[in-house]
Amino acid sequence: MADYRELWQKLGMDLEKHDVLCEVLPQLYGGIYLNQENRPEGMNYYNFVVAEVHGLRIKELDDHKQQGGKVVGTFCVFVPDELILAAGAIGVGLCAGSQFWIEDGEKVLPRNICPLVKAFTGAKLSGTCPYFQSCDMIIGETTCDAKKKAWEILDDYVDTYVMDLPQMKREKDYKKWAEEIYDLKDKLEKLTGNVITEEKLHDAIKLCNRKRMALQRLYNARKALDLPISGKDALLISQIAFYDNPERFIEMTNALCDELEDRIKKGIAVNKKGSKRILISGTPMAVPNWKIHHIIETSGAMVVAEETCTGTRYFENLVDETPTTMDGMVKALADRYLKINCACFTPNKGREEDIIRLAKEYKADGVIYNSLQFCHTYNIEYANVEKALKEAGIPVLFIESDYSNDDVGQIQTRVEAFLEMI
Ligand code: BJ8
Repeated sequence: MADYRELWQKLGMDLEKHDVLCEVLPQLYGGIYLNQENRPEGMNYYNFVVAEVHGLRIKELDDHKQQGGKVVGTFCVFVPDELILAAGAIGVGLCAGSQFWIEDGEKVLPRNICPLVKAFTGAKLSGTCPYFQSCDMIIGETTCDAKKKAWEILDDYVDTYVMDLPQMKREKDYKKWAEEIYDLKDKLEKLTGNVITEEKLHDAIKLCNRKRMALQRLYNARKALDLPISGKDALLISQIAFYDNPERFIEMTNALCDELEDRIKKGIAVNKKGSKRILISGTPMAVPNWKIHHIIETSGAMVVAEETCTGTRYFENLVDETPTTMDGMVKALADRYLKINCACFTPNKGREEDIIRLAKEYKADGVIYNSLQFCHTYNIEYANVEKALKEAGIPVLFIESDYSNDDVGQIQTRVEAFLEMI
């Protein structure tokens, strides 16, 4: 990797601490990813992105800033990327999946909250995440309590704007979300000094839809019985989608999909005949949280899809491209985004239906419901999901975990027992 120390210094990073992080990641990635057999050639691009995760992309963000552009961080798939792009800014997903940041997060947050929130807060406080350091503003949302209150703390460190997400899906909630989208439009225009024109927003809608379609194509390939790609690799691609250059990501992911579709035709598979197919459902898995996938795929089964925000919730449903007026496009955005079935909504029947539909579409033998520790909404919602899955005759295993490795052995034992049972 080229030397980016000067750039990191400019971003106000803690270089010593960051060195420690840089030592951990390649080992972790090598052990989990590079040992896989028969990986598609197209994964080389994503290997490269990971190798350059704190390098090349950060340089691109810096170049953009040098030319007067802004960088905006987000934490939730409800925040419409289209507006950020239409304002001429670059959006980066900042959810954090590493144990490395927990300690710093706990300096300002209670220990008994979700690791995802502790990790992204710790990432900012420790000055070791160059993405966070590059952000001119972050956009939070009123989803769970942990996030909602963390914004108040983060605002001391970086300009934090919060979208008020409704938690029901009535007619008036759709209207309210459209209003929130309008407010965000104003905020982004002020931040960037650029006007979001109808034409720019329409182009951004088309671009984000193309990205969704590339991910849909990737996931479609995973419906094949001879799997052309592992669950771990597909998860990595979804994670990278949150911060890579969208045009490049679309091009590389479609090129990979060409290869995967060719593999399916030729019967080239990464799974052993008869290996169990697992659908993951639950909380998002931010980089570098590959824990559950790794456990499953080293226990002889394969992950075939993720009903998560680093999975289907990110790319299902396109924004309607027909409207071209501002009102029409904002309504189309509100309609598409409010279709996402996050556990912070009540009631949330749609999510039960999604999980059952996905289990069938991907021919899953069972579902592993994975919730981050202390995530009340996903933890509590399990009761209804379990009931619905039982009624549908789909076996399910519940796992609650954090980012540490302390429970890996125990989870492995439970996963193996589950795989024998299904
Ligand atoms: S749409 S899942 S990205 S809120 S941070 S809710 S894990 S306690 S991330 Fe999320 Fe948007 Fe919903 Fe998706 Fe639980 Fe943790 Fe909260 Fe979390």
